[in-house]
Amino acid sequence: MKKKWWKESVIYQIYPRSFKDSNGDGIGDLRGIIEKLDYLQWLGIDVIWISPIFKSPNDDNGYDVSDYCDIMLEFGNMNDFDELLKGIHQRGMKMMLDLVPNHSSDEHYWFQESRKSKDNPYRDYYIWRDHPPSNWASFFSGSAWEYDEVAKAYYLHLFSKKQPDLNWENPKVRQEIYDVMHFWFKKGVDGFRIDVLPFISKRLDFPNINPQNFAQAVDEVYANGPRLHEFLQEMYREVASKYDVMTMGEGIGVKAHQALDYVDEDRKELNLLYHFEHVTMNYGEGGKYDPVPWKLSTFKQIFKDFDTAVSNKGWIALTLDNHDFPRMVSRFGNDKEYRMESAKMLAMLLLTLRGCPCIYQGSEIGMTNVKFDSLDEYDDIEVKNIHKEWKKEGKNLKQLLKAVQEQGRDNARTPMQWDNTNNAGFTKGNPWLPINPNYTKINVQEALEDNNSIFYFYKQLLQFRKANKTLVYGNFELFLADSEQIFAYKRQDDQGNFIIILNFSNQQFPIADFSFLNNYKCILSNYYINNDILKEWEGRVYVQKHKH
Ligand code: TEU
Ligand code: CA
Repeated sequence: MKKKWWKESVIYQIYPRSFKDSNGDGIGDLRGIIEKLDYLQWLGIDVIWISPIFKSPNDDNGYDVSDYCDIMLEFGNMNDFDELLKGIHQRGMKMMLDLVPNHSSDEHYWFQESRKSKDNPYRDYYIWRDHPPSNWASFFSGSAWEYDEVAKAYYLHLFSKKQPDLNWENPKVRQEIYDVMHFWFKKGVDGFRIDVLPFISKRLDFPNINPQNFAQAVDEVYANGPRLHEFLQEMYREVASKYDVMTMGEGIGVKAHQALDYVDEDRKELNLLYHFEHVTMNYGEGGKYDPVPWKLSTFKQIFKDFDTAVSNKGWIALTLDNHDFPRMVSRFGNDKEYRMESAKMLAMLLLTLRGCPCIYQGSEIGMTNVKFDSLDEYDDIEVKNIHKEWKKEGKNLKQLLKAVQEQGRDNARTPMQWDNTNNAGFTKGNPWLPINPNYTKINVQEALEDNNSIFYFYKQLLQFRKANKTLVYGNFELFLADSEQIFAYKRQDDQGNFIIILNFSNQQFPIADFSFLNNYKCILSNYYINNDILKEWEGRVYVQKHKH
């Protein structure tokens, strides 16, 4: 296993719209991030992944790009970007941008040209058909085929109507994206997180999907198309191979047995894959907004399967939440009676596994889901569209509201809570999305003033991981696979031998129940007193006692 700077990196994800507003328009921006670089350095992270900052009409909050080489008006300008990049590098950190190559905005010059006529040079930048060839559905409700009045044809959009899919069969499109990557790498950017990468190669026969099972469509029809790895090898050859950078593919639709194809170092495609089967494991028959209870045994098996599949020859990114999913302490912890303990316990999981941990903004202070009282308060295009669809179909909107409160992406998009002043210190203006009312108690300032805060536990774990590379490169061995309360595993290599035991429940357990801990001693816990009882939501790190 070759040691690399990017393998040892901990990534912090910023959703710029919600991080810090510097000019009072209620929208986060690049200068706001500059103001907070000392805070991020103090936390002790290595790479800052910033969700899209490029020109966009914000139909999908930046994941609809209208100019890949210029900065979104609301976020600032290229001078602000240059100052931000310099500030990050001066503090010994690295910057990872967020590339969206599967689709552009319909306001992109390419699409405006493409729709003009069948013989326009940009026509084949997108996927046009005279009639929808099959019943593909969009992630954001409705058909994935939209009729365009100007082009007098249908175009494919797996996401919103304003996000037409680019045609990767067209070598000119591929070259345009490679030129975009060169542009940012030449400016000194250290990597890209690449959005819905498994979708860029389409099944050109566009087989019908089973409309009752969207998850299956994603895994078996949309993702992992016939030329995908050819394109990824070309992207590596043409671009990434020429720089000391990290490429992290968003692995939507990728199962553990497919993961190594993306990140096996010998295949020269991507450095690491970001998987999230565990965050979609509570999707019911009806998909994301039909949530079903999840089982810890399933959760553990997914982590084990990806580790087994990948980590001897490739690398993975580890995430428990991001801008698309509910807050981790609300989803996997207990954000009521045990918010502090469970947030710390989850941090211990994230920061003691093999791979690159991704910390999502606000998780380091235990920010929780928000609960808006009406569907109209939600900003997310995904929610707006499904709301319209359920209304039209006369479905139960109370049930949808409950599902959105539990599963919606805006849970993670409420502005960062900096202090207990007005608007949580995020903005002097009106925030683009309401602030979680619990900001008066949950905010960075109170965390920095409390030695026992979640923030300082993250900081301690980050230092501990850095000082014990076994936690980066060591093997992973799962204990108690069937337990629905305990997640316990060993991390071992010739440098170290640790056992991590995490209690995902409101129950207590005698330590004596865990015989695998014999001959190990506890060196870290999210509770002050760690005695012979593993308490509710307690996480512990044990190290092997020295052999005499
Ligand atoms: O997300 C694609 C994806 O992973 C889906 O989970 C999608 O976000 C949605 O949550 C399905 O319910 C990426 C970006 O992370 C997301 O923000 C964008 O909306 C999407 O692609 C389109 O660019
Ligand atoms: Ca602003």
